[in-house]
Order: sequence, then C-alpha cells, then structure tokens
Amino acid sequence: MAETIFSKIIRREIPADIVFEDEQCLAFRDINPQAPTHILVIPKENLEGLQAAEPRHEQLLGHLLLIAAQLAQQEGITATGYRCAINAGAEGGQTVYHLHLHLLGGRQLDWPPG
Ligand code: DGP
Repeated sequence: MAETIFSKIIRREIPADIVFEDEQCLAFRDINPQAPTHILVIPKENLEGLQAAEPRHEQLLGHLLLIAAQLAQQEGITATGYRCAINAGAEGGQTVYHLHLHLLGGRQLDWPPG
C-alpha cells in the first residue's frame, strides 16, 4: 500500500506533537483538533485502516485501545469521559489511509456523530 503523511511523522520527516511512542505505535495531537483533547494513536506498521486488518493484527488493535485509555488518564479525561473512534473508508470519514484511532475528550461529545 502507498505511504501516507503518517509514515513521515513516524520517521520524524515532518513535525508532530508526539505524546507517546513505543515499539508498536505512535500517538500525536491531531493537526485539526475537534475537542480539547484530540490525539491520534497509530500503528507503526503501514496498515491502511481497520478495513484491512487481519487476524494477525488482533494484539496490535487491542494495544492501540489500551494506549488510548492510558493517554486519556494522562490527559485527565478519564473521569469526565471520552470517545475512541476509528473512521474506516470513504463513508466512514477516513481521509488518511493509515489506520488511526481518534481519542477525543475534554468537552461534551454529541451522539450520533454527523
Ligand atoms: P480521518 O478523517 O479519520 O482519516 O482523520 C485524519 C486526521 O488526521 C484528521 O483529523 C486530521 C489529521 N491529520 C491529517 N494530516 C495531519 C498531519 O500532518 N499532522 C497531524 N498531526 N494530524 C494530521
């Protein structure tokens, strides 16, 4: 699959406000935040999206969620609440085709989303 801008962020070729990194993933603040906390958690592996996930990604997907919960603690939004969202494909609102989990919080979030 083709690389996206997120591969360049992983390689530090373009700047990002990185808040967490380990061997499997990177987390950085969204460039166009939709809430006071808006962090993207991405795998370092070049995976197009949830729609391309395979059984071998099971551990990685769980890891991304646990890191999001850890970052929510770090951001101080666990008690008030937050949302984790993965947009998959065009009608899901995906614009960057490298899997990413949005961690949103710090304000009342509407439901259903638009
Ligand atoms: P999605 O619509 O789910 O594919 O979300 C892509 C998100 O990525 C969107 O909220 C904006 C963010 N984004 C796109 N380009 C960049 C970038 O270069 N840096 C950062 N920090 N975020 C980006």
